[in-house]
Amino acid sequence: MKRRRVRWPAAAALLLAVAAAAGCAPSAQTVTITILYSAFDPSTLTVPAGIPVTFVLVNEDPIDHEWLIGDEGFHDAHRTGTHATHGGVPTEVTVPALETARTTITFDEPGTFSYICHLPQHESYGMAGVLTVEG
Ligand SMILES: [Cu+2]
Repeated sequence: MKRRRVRWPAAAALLLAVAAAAGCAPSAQTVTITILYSAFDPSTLTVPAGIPVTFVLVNEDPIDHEWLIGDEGFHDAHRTGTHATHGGVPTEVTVPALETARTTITFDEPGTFSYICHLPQHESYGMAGVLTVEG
């Protein structure tokens, strides 16, 4: 009996074709936000609800910043004090000077959230943005 061998590139191409034919929806999304001159770029974003969104936070400033995302109540709590560092909470990210940080968040429900740097005077300087989550 003769064995048929399937070469890997052919197998991979077949898998891709099957996946395309099945109309697979994207299972994740990546968004890059650049921080320069104490401003977020972009300062408005729209992402879909229900899928993981990875935020790549690129700090091009020679000073530390932070990226905190939440509703008004969340930000009110953070305005009353600053944290030296954040860790372990996907919605609270410290972005050291000239570094890149990443966080992944899944927004279960549509809504509007703000992302703000709560280091002293950064928000009043304009370091804030708005994220819309669409259903
Ligand atoms: Cu800042």
